[in-house]
Amino acid sequence: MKDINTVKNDFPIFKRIYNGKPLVYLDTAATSQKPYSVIDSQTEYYSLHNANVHRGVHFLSDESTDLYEQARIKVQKFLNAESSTEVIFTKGATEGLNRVAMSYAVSALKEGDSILLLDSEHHSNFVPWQEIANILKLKLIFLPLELDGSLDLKKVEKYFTPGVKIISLAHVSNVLGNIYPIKQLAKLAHSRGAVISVDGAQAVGHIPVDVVSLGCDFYSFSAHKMYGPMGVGALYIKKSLHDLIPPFEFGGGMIRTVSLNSSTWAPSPEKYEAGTPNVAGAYGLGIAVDFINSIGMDSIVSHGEEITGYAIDRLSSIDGMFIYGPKVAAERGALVSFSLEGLHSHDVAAVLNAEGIAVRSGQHCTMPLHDKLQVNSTIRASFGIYTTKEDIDALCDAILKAIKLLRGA
Ligand code: 7TS
Repeated sequence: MKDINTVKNDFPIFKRIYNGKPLVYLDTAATSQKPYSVIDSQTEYYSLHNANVHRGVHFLSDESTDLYEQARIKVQKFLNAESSTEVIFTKGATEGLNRVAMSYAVSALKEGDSILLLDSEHHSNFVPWQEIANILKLKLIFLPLELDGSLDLKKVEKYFTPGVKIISLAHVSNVLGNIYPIKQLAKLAHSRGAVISVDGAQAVGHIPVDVVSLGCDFYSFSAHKMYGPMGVGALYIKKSLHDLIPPFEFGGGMIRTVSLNSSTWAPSPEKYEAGTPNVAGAYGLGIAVDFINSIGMDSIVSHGEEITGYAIDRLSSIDGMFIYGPKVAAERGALVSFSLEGLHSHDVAAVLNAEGIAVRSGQHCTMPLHDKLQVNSTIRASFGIYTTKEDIDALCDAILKAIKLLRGA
């Protein structure tokens, strides 16, 4: 097993110096940095194996197809899915979430049916539902969140009325950090005849994800937030739904037969992967899974909790600091969003940037949540396996500097 305390050495980007300062990267929730193995996998694929998949009889096409399908099996095992046919490669979480909204709603929902959401959702798990609700005249119902962003399951139960056909929510909130009780919500949804779609963008690679034990019907995520390449991700669709859900796109690679009058579809996953896929990306995603496995999910979870707890403690001691989400590290993903009294988040982030510290400031694609919190923007520090307590110390020192500079105190 790799030692998580030295794993930073696997990431070449940390050799970067900016403004005379070493890079402190606290924006993993936007995208994680990539280890050598993932970076090298891209060169290796295009240098040695490049060919289209599922098409040729030549050896390169065979190798490429093997790498692509092995990556699918790695993702299947990583998610503990029952079959590799349940893993559909996409370009990322946003595509997966759009596919669920468009194809599930179109095939299974009718006018007047309802969709349950949280008002803290990332726009990628909100706007697609808003769009399909407008087209099909569906209702969006928002579950009530407690002050710290958590859900009280007792209060939530009564929202699962017979008209509710699907609940779609984040496994981990990208702003508040809450880890939501997917297993309990899945049970509740199924007992009321609904299905559950989970946005795993901030969960995969940070906390264990077992789609069978969670009981989810759909699970979407992006490779680039779990140390893999950009432009690739996966959508898990439970096997029992494959007959109900039509292809997302039509064309090459997804058919069984085509005649002038009609066509039939190949089974999943081909049915859902029309056209030439991102083979190098899928291969890189598989290598990212190997990398995560080489560290071990237990170490990743305890490191995430330790860094998040330390960040909450240190940040809390700063005057005028307001931290959003739960205060207990074990109840949240590895990120902390906050605001500073009287200071604009972009101004603070600009001072931090000058110190070589990369954070995200703004609304993090959650405008309805920021409206609800009555704050125009927040600063978010988000962590990965390479984040150290020294990074958090540098963040806090730089915040104190920003306060001094911007408040003129
Ligand atoms: N869902 C959640 C919860 C997210 O945090 C994000 C990206 C997405 C979906 C979309 O992922 P994509 O890979 O398809 O773009 N979140 C962020 C963020 O918080 N800052 O930058 C991107």
